Amino acid sequence: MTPELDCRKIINHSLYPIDEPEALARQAIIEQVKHGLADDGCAVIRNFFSRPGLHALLAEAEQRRPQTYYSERKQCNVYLNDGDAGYPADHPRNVLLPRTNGFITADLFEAETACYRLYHWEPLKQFLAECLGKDQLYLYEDPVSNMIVNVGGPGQQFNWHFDTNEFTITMLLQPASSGAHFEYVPDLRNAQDECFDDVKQVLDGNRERVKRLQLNAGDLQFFLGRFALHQVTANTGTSDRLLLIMSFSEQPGMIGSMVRVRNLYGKVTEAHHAAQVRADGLVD
Ligand SMILES: O=C(O)CCC(=O)C(=O)O
Ligand SMILES: [Fe+2]
Repeated sequence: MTPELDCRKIINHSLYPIDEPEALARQAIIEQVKHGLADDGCAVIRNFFSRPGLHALLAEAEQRRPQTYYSERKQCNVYLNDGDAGYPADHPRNVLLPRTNGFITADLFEAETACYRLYHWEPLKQFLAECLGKDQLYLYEDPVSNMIVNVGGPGQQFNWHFDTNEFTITMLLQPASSGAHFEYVPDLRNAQDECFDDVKQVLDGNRERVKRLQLNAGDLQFFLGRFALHQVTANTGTSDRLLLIMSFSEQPGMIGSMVRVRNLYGKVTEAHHAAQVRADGLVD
């Protein structure tokens, strides 16, 4: 086992001194991210990880690769469900596309791993909150999905979809040698309007508003996935695309719903059962 890397050494600290609130470089990068998010719903911090940091995170993901969970259901709509017979067959709700990627879940990363320690590093959370213009972020308390690795093996893809979270923070550990591009359409819908016609256009192959992001290993990406439609195209190479995804919430104590967590990640824990009981309004 490699010796534990301090979190300051996992990241590219000379470029991004995120634990030093007074550092000018820190202020500058926060401004850059804010602008990107406001303009485009997307922002990238290039080379966020140090070489040893990236190496450690990648090795941890690769060691757990055999435990990747693949959903049984391989087709879903942009809302990540399987459609609604009450709507016409060509309505966006009923257009099912392949989602064949898998996930390495949070529970597989023990407390001493670099992935776990980075996710729990207070300065990272504070920095991300400032980049997103939030007073405070909380760790997402879901023990299965708060910090996961998205595995896109050869031939696999992640269909066009919207996220349930307002924002998503991803870190590319290993790009595919070919394909597996992240594509997005900024602001395709908004809180008041599903914009079904615009969604349909993209699903019908209209690429006018589609953007493709060039990401390299070690880049950190923010995007507003609740309103931006996005997909990862098929991996046409011979190796895996591996992407670390960290989730945070604006309220403390948030956890995923039992149905969604089971569908996506294949397992639930006691914490999900307990939350389910409370959601039903029953006394503990
Ligand atoms: O793999 C990616 O870059 C995006 C992942 C994603 O969209 C998601 O997990 O919801
Ligand atoms: Fe997504």
